[in-house]
Amino acid sequence: MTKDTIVANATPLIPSAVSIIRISGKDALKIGQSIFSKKEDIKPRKVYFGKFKDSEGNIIDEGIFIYFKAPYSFTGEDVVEIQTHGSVPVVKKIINEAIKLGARFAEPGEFTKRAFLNGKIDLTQAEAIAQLIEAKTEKASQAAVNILEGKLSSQVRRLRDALMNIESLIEAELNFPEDVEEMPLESIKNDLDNVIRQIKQLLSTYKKGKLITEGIKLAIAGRPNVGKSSLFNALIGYERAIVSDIQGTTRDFIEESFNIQGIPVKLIDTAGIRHSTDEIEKIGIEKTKEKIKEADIVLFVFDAFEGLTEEDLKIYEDIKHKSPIIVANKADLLLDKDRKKYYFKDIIFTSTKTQEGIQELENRIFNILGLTEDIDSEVYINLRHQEILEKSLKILEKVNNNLKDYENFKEILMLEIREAKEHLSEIIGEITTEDVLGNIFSSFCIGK
Ligand SMILES: Nc1nc2c(ncn2[C@@H]2O[C@H](COP(=O)(O)OP(=O)(O)OP(=O)(O)O)[C@@H](O)[C@H]2O)c(=O)[nH]1
Ligand SMILES: [Mg+2]
Repeated sequence: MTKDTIVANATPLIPSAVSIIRISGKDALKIGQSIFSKKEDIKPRKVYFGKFKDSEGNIIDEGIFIYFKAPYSFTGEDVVEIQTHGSVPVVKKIINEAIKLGARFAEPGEFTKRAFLNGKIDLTQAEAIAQLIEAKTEKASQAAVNILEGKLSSQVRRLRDALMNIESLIEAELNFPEDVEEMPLESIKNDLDNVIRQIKQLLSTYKKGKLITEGIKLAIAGRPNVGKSSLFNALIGYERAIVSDIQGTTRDFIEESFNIQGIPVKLIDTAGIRHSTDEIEKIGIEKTKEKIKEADIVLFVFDAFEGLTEEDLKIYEDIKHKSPIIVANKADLLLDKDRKKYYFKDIIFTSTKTQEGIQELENRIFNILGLTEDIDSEVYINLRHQEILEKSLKILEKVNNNLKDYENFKEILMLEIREAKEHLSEIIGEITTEDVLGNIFSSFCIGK
């Protein structure tokens, strides 16, 4: 158990309306009160207004003081929250005073870690807090809130309990062979099937969850002047990239974040690919190739009016392994009958002048990701959960597929089920190691 008292700014160190400093641990109240002008009779969960002073009695600022008495606080320890004006020197000064009085500056995620260690939240909820803070879109924040509300924990607990139930049935038979009737192993098959099916369902959410939280990289490629930068601007919704009718306008790639129906997208505009003798342009074209390699989805753009040139086809050959979305831009210059001559299937005609096809392009990207349905109320697992669930699933499938072989080895069967169950406990953090906790909490921001 942690004995020391920690302090950190809970809000970022930038000029703002209000800043919050948090102190947690057994000396939180004593330390907080030494800085605060009101010395006695501080009641928990009451808001006090007063002055904050340093050890020499100089006023640092005035503001609000709230005391949360253990265990009724975020961390489960005594917590003091100090709200000052959002001034960087004021916040630093107060933190320094608290440190002089015996507090220690908190490690990243240490408040949340204490909340977990004190049983206020489980491990999936602690992870969800980090996910919520880092969420780039509403969908990502909704997914995090679902986990914070305990939707993942409750599913995992139900599965763990089902396995515990099977384990104890076998154990009872092993321990009290006279009193407990021998159980045909077929009778647990149904329960095992159920658990396996639900673990698979949870595992199937990983890919979507990753998309929602991390998003995708989308690169726009093609020869010079086909309208890549214009398309880039049309997709992100403002004139970020320079557009001109001079070939080779874009020399260095440009990245910008936006979202397509709630999926974060890092859009990359690249230099037009062509044979060039210009040194700088050559470097740009090399970078283009790197960006195409890294991208999850590539748009291959050509000029619909000029038609597919040799150069276009050469570029297409180079990137076709990426299964690019084929975009015929400048469709406003094209007569309807001419649209038929392009033999690519699933081609999308766009015009950055009339906005034709831009929405269709977004829909296509969204559909490629396999995200057609409504995803708002679902729970998505992360990489850690995925790895653990895979381990559990592997054991359960082995057992389930060879159930008859365990007829005379029920002890082994019990141990296997127990191991599968304990894996599930790791997800919610009932079983855990310092390494795992270190991994999770070190990725948090300071003060959380
Ligand atoms: N008519 C028409 N012109 C377009 C369209 N999109 C772009 N253009 C024009 O095509 C020219 C080139 O556009 P850019 O977006 O700079 O082309 P790019 O592919 O980024 O070119 P580089 O940066 O040189 O590789 C500009 O004059 C644009 O105004 C379109 O949909 N219709
Ligand atoms: Mg350009």
